[in-house]
Amino acid sequence: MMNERLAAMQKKVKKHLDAQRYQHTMGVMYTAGALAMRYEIELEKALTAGLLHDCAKCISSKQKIKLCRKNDIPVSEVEAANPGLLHAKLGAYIAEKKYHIKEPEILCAIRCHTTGRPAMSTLDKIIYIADYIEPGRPPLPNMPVVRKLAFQDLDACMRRLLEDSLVYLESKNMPIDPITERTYQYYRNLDED
Ligand code: DGI
Ligand code: FE
Ligand code: FE
Repeated sequence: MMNERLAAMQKKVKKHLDAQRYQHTMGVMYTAGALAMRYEIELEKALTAGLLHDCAKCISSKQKIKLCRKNDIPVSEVEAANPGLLHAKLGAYIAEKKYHIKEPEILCAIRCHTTGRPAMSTLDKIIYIADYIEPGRPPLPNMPVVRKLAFQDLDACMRRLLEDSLVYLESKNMPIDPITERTYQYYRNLDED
């Protein structure tokens, strides 16, 4: 681990996740680190955001809703029906309150890591992408292409991942979050210039 602050956070994260989720978290953290080197953003910010992105993932659905209500975090209709989505927002809240993260860029990357958002920052995109391509992910059909693309062109990689995600969600008959849809429209339109 590169410094004591990160090492302490890592220990705490481990306590709040199951073994599989912790393994995934380590994969995302180091993959985000590699992408930060490639795209020349601050390494520690990428490692921290990767480490904390799923810190709320292992909270039960009921508890997620309860925590949002208690802390004035708005819950949309789609989120109420799919409380799993809330781990991103709630994760940003916990990162701030329990891990004392002050950098708004890190909190933003955690908050938007599941749905994305239009015009994401480089750090936002790195976390979104690292979440999909980390070595522990079960191999998706397009994985080799997407992994290579991640190190070539972040926007093209976003478009590709969003496209694949929407197809996946539709195939499972899962309601699309309006933010996921808007994010996809944004990255699809970027290519048309
Ligand atoms: O937390 P992870 O599993 O590492 O990854 P994630 O934060 O991208 O969450 C993935 C889950 O989120 C997956 O089960 C699909 C779901 N998801 C992502 N976008 C949407 C969505 N679910 C719905 N209903 N609508 C969405 O737009
Ligand atoms: Fe997640
Ligand atoms: Fe994740």
